[in-house]
Amino acid sequence: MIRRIASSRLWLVALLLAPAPSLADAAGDYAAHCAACHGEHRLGGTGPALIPETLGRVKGIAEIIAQGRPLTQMAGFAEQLAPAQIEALEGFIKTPLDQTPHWTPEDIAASREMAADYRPAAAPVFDADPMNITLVVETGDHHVSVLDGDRLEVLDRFATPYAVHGGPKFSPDGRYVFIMSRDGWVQKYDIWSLREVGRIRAGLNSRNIAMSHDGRWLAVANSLPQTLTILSTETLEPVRVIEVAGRDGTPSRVSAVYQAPQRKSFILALKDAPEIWEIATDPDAGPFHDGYVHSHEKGMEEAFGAQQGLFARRRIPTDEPLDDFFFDPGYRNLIGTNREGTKGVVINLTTGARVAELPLPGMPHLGSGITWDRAGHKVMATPHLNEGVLSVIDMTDWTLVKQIRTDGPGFFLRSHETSDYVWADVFMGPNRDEMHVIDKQTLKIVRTLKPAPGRTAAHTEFTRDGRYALVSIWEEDGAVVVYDAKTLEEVKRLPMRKPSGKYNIWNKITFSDGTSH
Ligand code: DHE
Repeated sequence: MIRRIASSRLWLVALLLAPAPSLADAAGDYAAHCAACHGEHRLGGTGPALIPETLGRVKGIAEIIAQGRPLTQMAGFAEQLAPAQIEALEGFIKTPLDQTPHWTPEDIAASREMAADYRPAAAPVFDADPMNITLVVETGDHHVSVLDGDRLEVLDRFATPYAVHGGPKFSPDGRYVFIMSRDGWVQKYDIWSLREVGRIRAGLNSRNIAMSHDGRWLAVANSLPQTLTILSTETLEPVRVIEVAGRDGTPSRVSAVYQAPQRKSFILALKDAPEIWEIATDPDAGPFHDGYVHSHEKGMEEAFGAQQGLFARRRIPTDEPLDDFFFDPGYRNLIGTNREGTKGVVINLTTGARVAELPLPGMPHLGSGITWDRAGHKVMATPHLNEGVLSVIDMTDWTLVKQIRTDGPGFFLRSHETSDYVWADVFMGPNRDEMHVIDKQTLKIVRTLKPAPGRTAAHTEFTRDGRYALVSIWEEDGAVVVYDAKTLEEVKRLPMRKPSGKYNIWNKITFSDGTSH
């Protein structure tokens, strides 16, 4: 430990005394030391892409370049590169690319790798309930653990692409799961066979994925390039790549894409243009059109941009771009917030009309919202990212029922139909080791758990029957702590490497009230 501090001090002194290398020098060092794994153009290879879009959330980059990353192929370069060179290299990889890189449908198709030894099993290769499997994403070493929800044992642990983000999406029968990484890779895994089926790079930097209502298509929202890739879930082949741009041609990133099962469509919001898109997953959909123009010939308004059938697009104009959103249980309305997170709006997805405005200041994180029944009304709750508050909204008249004060800003909420409680973490603030348990009817915090004092606790998931609640100790040498969801007593602790999200197949494919999308 002392040696480590001393060597890091020496490193700092050397850094201060050395002349600063130029960006060109750093580009040379990149070509010599990094390009072989991370790609000539920093777009990834055997290692992840080294671009600001991927690195935005990675801390201690210079330290990683110097010392490498344990348990990965990332070697340390402290022997070959001086501290100032390493610092310049960090600056170089954090510099945006000169041009938006191309990633054409041909590139996507060429990236597809199907596992040569994969043979689909005729029945699950384990004797656990295949509907009570919970997947645990372990971001510490980029793996997923497959957990038997009854025996609370790990059935398999497999490597994922680098930096999985967002919820994996299950096929409607719960057999297959699709997992997305921030680098745009989509991995297909067969839960019955406990084997990877294959993977494909749908984009260079991606936001999230959504499964179609019939399980045939997977939509991948990409930030680089700004496209929506639609994959066949059976073969992983790309079947459509849609350029994402507003009606006036402004290219846009996607805030998120979700499945709207009752509508047989994908719903996405554009991050850089004031529009919601609905993409049909129903071959009989439409016709939808992009707008109206005045036809002098006919002396009347005429629709333009008409689209019909599978993947037909409908544009729903909004007052401002929506950054984060959520749906009511029937998918009739979308509840969204603007980028500043200062207000919420409710938009009817059929008419496009704004139905209500919500009092939601303080960066509500609607993507983590959940719903439940309270006194005959459906309510939704959302955490706020920059204050210790949960807002509870009545979805019948869109009024604010209560703002629950918490011990800090949190990120994730979870409950289950059988549970009286909502579990809310507060890991964005100083009390990151706490987990609040809130009564769904009184809206009061009834217990604050500290699964591992001083260590981050975040994200809860329930087993299929709601009997157990699983909490992540979000640390490199972390764990999943299993609680009895009624007595709130700890039942078991499973060591995991920085576990983040956990996803129970049954809760996900049945759209359980207590889970987010
Ligand atoms: Fe997430 C889900 C957006 C940062 C962990 N996050 C989502 C979803 C969106 C989103 C739109 C829903 C997608 C889905 O499941 O299909 N996340 C954002 C951001 O805009 C934000 C704030 C900035 C960014 O970097 O993109 C962000 N998210 C984070 C993190 O820093 C977290 C804590 C750690 C990480 O892994 O990057 C994080 N986000 C998660 C997790 C989910 C998620 C674990 C799935 C939750 C679930 O239960 O479904």
